[in-house]
This record gives sequence, C-alpha cells and structure tokens, in this order.
Amino acid sequence: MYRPIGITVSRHIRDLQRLHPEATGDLSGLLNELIVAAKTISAEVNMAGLADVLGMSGKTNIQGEEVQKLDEFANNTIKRRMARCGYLCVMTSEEEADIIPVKEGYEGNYTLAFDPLDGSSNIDVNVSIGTIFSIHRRRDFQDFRNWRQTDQNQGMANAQGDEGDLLQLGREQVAAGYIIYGSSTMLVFTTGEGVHGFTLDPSVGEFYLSHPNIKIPERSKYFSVNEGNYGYWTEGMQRYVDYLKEKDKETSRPYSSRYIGSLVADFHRNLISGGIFLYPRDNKNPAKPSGKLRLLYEAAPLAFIVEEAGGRAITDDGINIMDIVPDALHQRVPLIIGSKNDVDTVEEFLAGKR
Ligand code: AFP
Repeated sequence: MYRPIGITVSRHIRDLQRLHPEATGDLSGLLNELIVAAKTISAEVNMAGLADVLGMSGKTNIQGEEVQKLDEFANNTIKRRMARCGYLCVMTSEEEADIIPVKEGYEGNYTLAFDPLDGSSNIDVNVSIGTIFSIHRRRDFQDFRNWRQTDQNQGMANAQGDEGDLLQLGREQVAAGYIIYGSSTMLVFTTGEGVHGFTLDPSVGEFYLSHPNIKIPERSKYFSVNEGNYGYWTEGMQRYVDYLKEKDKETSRPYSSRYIGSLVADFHRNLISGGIFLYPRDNKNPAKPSGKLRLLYEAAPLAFIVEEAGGRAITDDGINIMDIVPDALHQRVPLIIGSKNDVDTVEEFLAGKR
C-alpha cells in the first residue's frame, strides 16, 4: 500500500531543537519519552472493551473520585517511564496526593505535571478521553545545567525537585500538550513555537504531522458548558449563556451547544473548529468554590496551547490563567477558554458591562 512520506513527531521535535542552538536535547528527549508512554496508553485504551481494563480499580484518588482501572494504568505508565527518563527532577499527577520523586541518580532539569486520563467517567461508554501534560524548567535550571556540565563531584545540594518547582506560573511553561484518544489518537503540543497536531498511524506506531500550526478561529458558533449547573451560576454567567441562545443573524446566534464532558475532547473540537468552553465557579458544592478544573493539570497547559493558537483563557473574574501563581498542587480554577472574540464577550458580561 502507498503511504505518503510524512513528518514524524520525532523529526519535528529535532527541527524545533535546531531553532535553539543552545539546547542540550533534554527537552526533546523528554517529549520523546512521554510520547512512548502515550502510545502505550493509546494501545490499552483501544483494547478497552476486550481486555479486562474497564470499570473501577476499587481505589479513590486525591479528588475523592473513584479511580478507574484505565486511570490507574495510565498513571503508572507515565510515572514509571518518566521517573527514569533522566530529564525530570519531580512530577505531579492529578491522581496522586503528593509530589512524585524521580529515581535517584536520574534527576534532570525539568518538571512534569500530568492528568493521566482526563474525562475518565467517559471511559466505559467509549467516548474520547485524553492525557494532558505541562512541563516547566526546575527553578535552579541554570545552576543545575552548569553543575552537570562541569564538576559533578562537588555534588548539588538537592538534585531532586520539590513542590516549589511544580508550583510555577503557567506562563513559565516550556511545553504543554495533550493526547486525545478519539476516532484516531492525536498528539497536540506547543513549545512556544506554534501549536502542532500529529495523528498516530497505529499500523506503524508513529505520530505524523497532520495539523501544522493550528490557529483557533477568532469567533465561533459553538459553546461548551454543563448547562445542568445553570441555576448555580452567577448572574453574569447566566446572562451570557442566555445571550448565546438568542436569535441574531449578525452575530450568528443562537450558538450551537456541544458538550462532551471530557475536557480534552471539548477543547480539541473548539481548537480546530472554533468555540468557547466554560466551567465557571458555582455555588453547588461549597467544597469546590473555585469551579471543578485543576490549574496545573488542565487549565494552565490548555491555556498555553490556546494562547499559542491565538485564543484566550481566563477565570470567571477575568484573570489570565497563565498569570495565576499556584498555591497548591491540586488547586481548582474557574475556566473560560477558546476563541478570542468569544472570550472577550463573556468577559464583558462577567464584568457587568453588558
Ligand atoms: P472526570 O475525569 O471525572 O470524568 O472529569 C472530567 C472533567 O474533569 C473534565 O474533563 C470535564 O470537562 C469536566 O470534568 C466535566 O465535568 P461535569 O461532569 O461536571 O460537567
């Protein structure tokens, strides 16, 4: 069978590295290891109905949610592979209460925050799910690099990273991305040089560049929100969603509603076709006054991607997601993310200007 010669993700990563003559290749190596973990998870997800991997593991995670077997598999796959990859100093997972140290002697220059399987309540019903990741430099990046390049015998005070290395601004990310396990498996990521999408050819086990330089349409006609929570929202949020449903030809209203309940899937559709995703704070659950979604594992990495693609990501009080200083590993934030003009509009409603 004829196959076009595609650009593989590893070649694309090498090409990106060439743009930075000072690069050591560590970030490239890290991304390549992560991609191997993603392929392993993709293979398992594709077997979900056949192998004994559906259903609950019998455990509960830090969020108080029941852990699915596939969640656990994805978490362990990333954790075990990345702990010895040699490029990380510390990790954190949406599934684990505490930081995850790397294997001693394998400490590196970067940190990794990941949501191993986002949208896990959709696993058993064959709906798209995904893995999200966010990469920062360790805080003492330059010292560590110098130390590694010079006299290692002097010993570094602490080669392992700590929680402070993980609680960095979204704006400080050096790479972020997601893998969506959908009708095909796709990897979408940015290193700050545009957003690029790769589709997995399962017959050769390789990701090929299929969506170069993704740009999110400036205005859309889709909105994604769990409208079941309408009665718990602020008045500004209610008025905005009412506005989206009004008839007005000039602004292409009413918008169409599209909500999967799997952030990666909702975000991916909006990124490609245009759209706005909203998970505002609500007064339904006093234990979660800041909304549902997690800053480090969901909001910040997707904010980096959407900004690189020309869109915006803010909280429901207008703060840029990339500018929030995290104060806890599992911090939640209200999230409004998507096409630029749509985020501008909702911001006006929330600020009481409309
Ligand atoms: P699960 O991983 O528990 O399915 O949660 C998925 C998620 O974190 C995110 O992927 C969805 O956008 C959001 O929650 C859906 O939340 P609601 O079910 O409250 O709409």
